[in-house]
Amino acid sequence: MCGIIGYKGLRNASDVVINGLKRLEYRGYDSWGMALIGSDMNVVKNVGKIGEVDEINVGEAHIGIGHTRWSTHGKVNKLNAHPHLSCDKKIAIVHNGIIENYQEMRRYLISKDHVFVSDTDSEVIAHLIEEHMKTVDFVEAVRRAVNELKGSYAIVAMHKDMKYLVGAKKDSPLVIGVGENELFFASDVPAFLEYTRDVVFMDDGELAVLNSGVEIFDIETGKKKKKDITHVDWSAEQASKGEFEHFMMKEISEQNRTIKQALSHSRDTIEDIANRINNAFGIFFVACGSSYHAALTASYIFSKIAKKHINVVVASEFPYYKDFLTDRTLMMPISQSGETADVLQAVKTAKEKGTHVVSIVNVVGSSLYRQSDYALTMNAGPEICVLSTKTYTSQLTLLTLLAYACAGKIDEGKLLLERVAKEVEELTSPETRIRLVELASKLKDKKNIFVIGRGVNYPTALEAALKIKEVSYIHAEGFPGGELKHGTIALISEGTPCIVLAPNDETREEIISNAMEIKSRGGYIIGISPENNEVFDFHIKVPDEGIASSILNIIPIQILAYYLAVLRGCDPDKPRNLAKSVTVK
Ligand code: F1P
Repeated sequence: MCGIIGYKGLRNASDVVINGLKRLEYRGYDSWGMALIGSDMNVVKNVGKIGEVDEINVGEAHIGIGHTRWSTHGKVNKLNAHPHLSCDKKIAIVHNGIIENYQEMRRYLISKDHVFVSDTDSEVIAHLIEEHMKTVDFVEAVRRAVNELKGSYAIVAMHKDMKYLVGAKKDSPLVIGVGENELFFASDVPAFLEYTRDVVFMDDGELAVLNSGVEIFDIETGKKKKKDITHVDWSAEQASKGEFEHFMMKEISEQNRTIKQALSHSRDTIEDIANRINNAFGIFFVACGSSYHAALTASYIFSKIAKKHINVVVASEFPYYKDFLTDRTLMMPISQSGETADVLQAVKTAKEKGTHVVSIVNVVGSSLYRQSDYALTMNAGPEICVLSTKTYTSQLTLLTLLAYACAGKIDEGKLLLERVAKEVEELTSPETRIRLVELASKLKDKKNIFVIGRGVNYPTALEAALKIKEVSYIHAEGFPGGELKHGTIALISEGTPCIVLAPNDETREEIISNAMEIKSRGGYIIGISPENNEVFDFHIKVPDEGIASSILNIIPIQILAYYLAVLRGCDPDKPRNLAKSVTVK
């Protein structure tokens, strides 16, 4: 889940690497480091966030690599920060992934007199390349070294005496940026978006050499391969904060636009996928985190609108359902990044069974995008904040539209969602935000917050609790309205906040009576609802949009979560211990 970058070109490599790392920091931010080849190999490493660094004086260099870490092996300290060096200090590598056979490799390399300085699995790579260089050149040494690794890796390596970079990929993301007289490696496109939008998406089992141009080789055979350059239409502005203090609020505020962008697919495209759903024998929605909550919400929408049963499975659990899969099953993975390791593993499982895979994904060219039989894009632009906000509502939008399309009511669905997009604009207006700051200041010192919803708003309650806890570190839990009293109600005491999602639908009466049960035990009731009710201590008005209420109801909670984080002094864009792309299983 770390972020890696490599640069070769005419610019000052240190500036490019630092900029790139700042853009990749959403992938990991416990420590960072870089290595540059100038007159010598210069290495800088630090614990903490790269965002706090302005510039670093390491002299003139035009080739360099950098890494921002999310630790898996070894504590967060300078020694464990990347890049890692070979014994002769001529080879530097950065790595994202997990080397499963590193202990065995380490023992072998120690027997060959290599000296290790860190506790990481990654350091073996530098020493292994060095060992191979006893007999072959640098590129071949990297190829042989990575061919011996088990596990997952995106690696960029450089050698003090060579004026090129070598990268390799298996089960961790690595892309190449192709600029004019300059080339980049990165975990993700936004890292070099301000310099180029021309991208080569590397596939697993490929090794690339960035020299005067890009050369790609098959890791196993060493044979040269041809790859196309893709032009991506994300802009550098989309990946910057603009007038906002944090990406989180910027992305929350973009949702009126991103919902419309999700709706921009042609009727033929949506109907084609609806047909695949209608003709499938067993449908699985598979996702993690917020994307899972969107999938769960959609299962209620499909049931109501299209009368279809959808199996919703957390991606890491999906392999255990493999006995249900056939070549007539449809698997629909849903993922913002398209790089979530558990989702990719689930796709592998499905493909082994001949199952058809149609994904919903935001990052064009991501592993999921390329591994699917068809990928329906969210078109939300880059999402930089670690928390999903705009892509969550894009997912809900697309899934709702598909449910309507399955029922032969695509126009009705589109009209509803276009109206919702307009209403979302009002919900993110400064007036609503002021009210939510007021609520956040009432809640900021609370220990627990509970959220309840029923039906289509039950998964919204789960998503609401996730948003609050992951960014403000206040413990929050979401429940179906009927469930809190089966145990957790024991935690309700005087003033315990409970957010109640109370749309004007079939769930209203019962959820209000659940709210009463909580209030009578001292709970402080926050109602998110088109209408006020005497049980609410604090009311947030949202438009009444029936089955689409889950899109509208999450918006004030995203804003509340943001202000809770800000008031508690937490960084909304980079919550502790979290990474945006969870590329390890
Ligand atoms: C899944 C996810 C996100 C969450 C965080 C970690 O990502 O759980 O929902 O906000 O970024 O990963 P994805 O598969 O949708 O990219």
